[in-house]
Amino acid sequence: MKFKFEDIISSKKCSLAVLVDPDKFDKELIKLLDKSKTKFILVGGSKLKTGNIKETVLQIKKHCKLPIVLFPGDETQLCKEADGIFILSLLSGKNPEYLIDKQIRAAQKIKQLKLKTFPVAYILIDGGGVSETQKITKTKPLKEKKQIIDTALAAQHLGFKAVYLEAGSGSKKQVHEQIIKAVSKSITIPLIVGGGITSTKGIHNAKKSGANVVVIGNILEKNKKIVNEFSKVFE
Ligand code: 1GP
Repeated sequence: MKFKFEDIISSKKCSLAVLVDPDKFDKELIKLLDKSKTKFILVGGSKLKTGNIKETVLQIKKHCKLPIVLFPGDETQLCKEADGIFILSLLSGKNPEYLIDKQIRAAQKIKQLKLKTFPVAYILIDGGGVSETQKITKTKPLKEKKQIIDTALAAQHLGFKAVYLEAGSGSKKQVHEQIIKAVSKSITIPLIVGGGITSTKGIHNAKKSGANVVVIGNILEKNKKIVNEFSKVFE
């Protein structure tokens, strides 16, 4: 069956997505995800050390039937074996490299690999520390509510298919519920929220505030079985 983004990302319901870092691949986690309420798996990392995207996607496919969407940290993190790709543009920063330059460098390769594309406005929100994304992209996160809302709305006007509010992987604080509520009320395209979500309460909080996709990553590297607890929020 042909993969459709609409089946996993909709502005009407809330789904759980898990980010798998190829540097920290864990077969047992993938098997657990297959039986959980996880709707899709994101694969990527801001900077890969030992991990390989293609190898990771193939390994996931061996143990799990969930759709795999590339979440590339840069233009080298591409492979045809994935079901689709988030084309991210970091709208919170004013660094042309992450706004459009990397996307230009990857354009022909994405076409050649026949990857199904889903343009996502990536908005880095202050998570109470200096995130890896912030360091690598040399951009500042957004803090002010109005600026965050207006950036998300501009993304919708520009034709992005979703907005991703990112507190930064492993951040101390997740995106505040007031920010999620305000953005969710202002836009009609799906809202993805991730970064620093480590508890059932945190997931519940993002979901009830209007997130259409809640992304978790780091916490499962420490405690993979907690995905069964998290799944209950999506029953
Ligand atoms: C990062 O939003 C994701 O892009 C996941 O963040 O690893 O903190 O869960 P965590």
